[in-house]
Amino acid sequence: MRKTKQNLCDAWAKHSITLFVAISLNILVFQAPVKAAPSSPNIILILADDMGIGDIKAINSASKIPTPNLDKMISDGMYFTDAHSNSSVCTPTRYGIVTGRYAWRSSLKKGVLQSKSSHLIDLNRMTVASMLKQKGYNTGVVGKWHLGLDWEDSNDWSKPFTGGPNELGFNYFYGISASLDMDPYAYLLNNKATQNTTSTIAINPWPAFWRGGDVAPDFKMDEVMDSINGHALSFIRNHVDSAPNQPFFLYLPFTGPHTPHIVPPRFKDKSEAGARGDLMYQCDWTVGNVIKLLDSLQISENTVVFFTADNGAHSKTYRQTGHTPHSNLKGQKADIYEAGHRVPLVVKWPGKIEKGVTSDETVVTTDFMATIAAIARYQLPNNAGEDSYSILPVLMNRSYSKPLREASIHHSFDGTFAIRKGDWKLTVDNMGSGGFSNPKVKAGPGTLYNLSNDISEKKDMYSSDSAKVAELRILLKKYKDEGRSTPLNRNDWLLPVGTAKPLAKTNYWKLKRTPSSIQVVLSSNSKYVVQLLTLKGQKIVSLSGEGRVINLSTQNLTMGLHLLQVEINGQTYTKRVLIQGKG
Ligand SMILES: [Ca+2]
Repeated sequence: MRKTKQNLCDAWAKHSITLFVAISLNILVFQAPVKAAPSSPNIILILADDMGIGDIKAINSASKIPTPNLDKMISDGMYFTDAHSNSSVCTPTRYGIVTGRYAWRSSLKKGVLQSKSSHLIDLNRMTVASMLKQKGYNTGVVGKWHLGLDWEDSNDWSKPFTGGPNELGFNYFYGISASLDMDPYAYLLNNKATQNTTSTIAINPWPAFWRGGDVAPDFKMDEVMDSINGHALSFIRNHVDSAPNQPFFLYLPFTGPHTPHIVPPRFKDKSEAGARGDLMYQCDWTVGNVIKLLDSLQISENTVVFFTADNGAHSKTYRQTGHTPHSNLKGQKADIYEAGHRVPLVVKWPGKIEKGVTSDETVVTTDFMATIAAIARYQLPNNAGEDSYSILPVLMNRSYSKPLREASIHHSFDGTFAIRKGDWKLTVDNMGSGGFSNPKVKAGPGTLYNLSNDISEKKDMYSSDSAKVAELRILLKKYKDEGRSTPLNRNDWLLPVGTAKPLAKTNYWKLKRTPSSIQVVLSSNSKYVVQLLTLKGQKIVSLSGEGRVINLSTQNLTMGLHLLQVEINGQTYTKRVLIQGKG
């Protein structure tokens, strides 16, 4: 029987009456066994397609797209300001997410897979899904695959395929084979199309771009995100109905806001950023549906939700609208520049991860593998997740050697490499974008930027800091040569999963937030000075006095990241906070 909200209310009402009677009569009552939650948490990994950090209103107040659900997820969870996709395009990033290994170590050295490409991930390689299956998880993927399929007959989409999600650890697959602008335009279920393609469609112009190809009668471009939404919710509901004691993993790669930019009529003009903005709005709506379902099934507290993107936005799709999906970052999708690979990352786990906090740790999409292994308490062997660092210590606010990653490698559409270590980013053997921005290729040894004071990559330091260039070149070569960028015999999983340790600096004070205020609660009556500053240190609000509870109204403040400085009895503590004030 489906466990509806009403059933749950009824169950709770009965439970309360039993408890009341037991207490009243002061007798021992043995209650009927209650369905236990799984011992390991459920895990959902939502992946947007072609999205910049500036597409989220809470991160970029100039954004022309309302994103209320992502804004809320950020205020309810942890936001990473320095997260990167392991590539600037689709397929290689997905390879990195599913395997925890840089895709340039595979046979794909540049570009993406096409409609008829065969499977990219070695079928003997451990994936995040096959690993979780060993830990008793029900594993599903709903959405865009784009990691290759071996069609029995690549001229006949009615035939089944192998080498897909089912052979890589996923019990269930519903979605499409590659990008939504590549055929076959047909829904796939496990190893076969649900309907055969019966006609062909011609190439469509931008912004609703798609390539010409074969199409199934039930396949409508503007219905695909809704179909993904429906099947994702059904996967969760069906699982909780049929196996409430078993944990599940849902990998949920959206088809949007990638092309074609086309939405159902009810989403039209919901943004001020054209068709792409409307599609991004629909993606945000879909995130909200997942979160709301978890709440209604009462499994939110036992479910970790990750949200990120596979690469940045394509400039051709937004430049007419005045929208800034990359804020002040240089470049766009496919580039080796920051806009190609710096992506949003939000993690929500109510009661476990502290709410409304941000982390400046550099993290990479390959890190999901080790992080999820650590959450499921699985020790990764040396031949899996070779480029994956567990970010669990950051999520749980436990001690770890900082920085978390020794260094990170970026990779562009044409195979240009960059390496990032601390503040420094070195791009080698190409002084162009390596992607879609001009010039794509510019002969030269490379570029060096200090991102701490030059996030927009304007001042090339290559010729003035040869020591840094040499250090980073050696490290890049080492990572390539050794086949891994993590230490051998990792024991990331040893960290117990529990409630996040309160931030050390908040031992003396805690934050309580509402949409219109921040409340600072001190552990005891103290003399205080509480200040809200911009990230550049400009003072916005300052309050001082003596007491325990300090209320800061944020109603008239600009939305975005700010610094909260709390001085208690002469000691100062600083924390980044996200203000959800006026847009
Ligand atoms: Ca993409």
